[in-house]
Amino acid sequence: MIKDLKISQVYNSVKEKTIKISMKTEKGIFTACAPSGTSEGDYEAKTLNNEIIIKNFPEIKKKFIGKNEKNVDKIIEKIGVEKIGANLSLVLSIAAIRALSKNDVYKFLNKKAHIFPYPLGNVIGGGTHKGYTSIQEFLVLPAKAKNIKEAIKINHSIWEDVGRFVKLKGILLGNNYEGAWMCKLDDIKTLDILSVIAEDYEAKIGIDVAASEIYKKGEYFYKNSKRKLSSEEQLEFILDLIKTYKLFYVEDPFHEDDFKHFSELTKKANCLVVGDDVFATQPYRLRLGIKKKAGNGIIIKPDQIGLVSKTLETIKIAKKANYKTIVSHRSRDTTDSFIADLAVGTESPIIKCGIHGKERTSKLKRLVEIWKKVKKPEMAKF
Ligand code: 2PG
Ligand code: MG
Repeated sequence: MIKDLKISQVYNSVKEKTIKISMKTEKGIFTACAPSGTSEGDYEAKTLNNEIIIKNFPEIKKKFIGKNEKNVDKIIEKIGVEKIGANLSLVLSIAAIRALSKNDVYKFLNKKAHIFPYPLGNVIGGGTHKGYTSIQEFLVLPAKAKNIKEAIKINHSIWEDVGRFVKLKGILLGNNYEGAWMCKLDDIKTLDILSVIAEDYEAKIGIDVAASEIYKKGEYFYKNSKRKLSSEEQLEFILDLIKTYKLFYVEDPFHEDDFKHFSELTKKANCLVVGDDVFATQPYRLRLGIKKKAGNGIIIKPDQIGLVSKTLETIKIAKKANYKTIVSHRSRDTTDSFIADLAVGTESPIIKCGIHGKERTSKLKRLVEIWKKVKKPEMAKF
């Protein structure tokens, strides 16, 4: 039973204040912090700003006190996720499932959980996350790792090698919102460098184009190469990148309403074609995509839908349709590690949570902690 609820604010990775909830039950105090995005999609559940949430909180709180934590999502649905703000909704929902599971959410979701996701790490970044490139993220996946510790180490080594190289070349501009390197390199040169370094570790590489952010009036704009592409040209460009750099993963290669080109790419490319903004973790958007055969993977961001129960529903739909689920952080994240539990508990083959910075390593540390707790842990197969 929920005895008390407290709201406070903590700083996220870009030093902005975000909401934290502490839920008191007879089993203890359970907390959760709200992440948020920069390249946010139009179909994401809407958040409210902290001041409004804090002002409304005394009234909202009354609806939960004395209630069983099992019913939190139902109570929220009755009021409306967006009415209380998807950020507040999500932290209430996460705190509740933590209370129910005494903080071992992975086990609560799946008693036999023992399959671990490969960490997909952001090495070089740009786009709206700050940086020089137009493509938002240049990612690596340590496909040869036999356990989670080794996987984390490989990603970190690649990140370090890249950092050392670009420092030496005098083209390092710093770290961006997700701890990825910002370098004075265009998209193609970035892939040239990353592919060579990743090869040393037999790691796979991928990109998050976050294409909605570079799409204006029917064209995709690549600022540093002055490339301006129609949707057809974008399709050819992405196919060419997949072939040249052996990309195993391409996220949001088209803007969020372009199911058509998503499905054309899925048909033509032999790699993961992953939808983030296009699906926004919403069951109805994913169902639309499945119907149109758009993509074969989905980014799962609980804050895009604001409820753990709804997130699980989306994952279930994805699995049934053979879409790979990639559980993901946000660019403006906190040290909350919920997504690690979610990824293990749902046997998602990939977790996208960055490499560097405490907001990123908190999820990786939690994966190591869970690895030690479960019987016969093993890495996912995909
Ligand atoms: C993305 C995410 C996380 P943001 O686009 O996949 O990397 O970025 O949180 O800014 O939407
Ligand atoms: Mg994305």
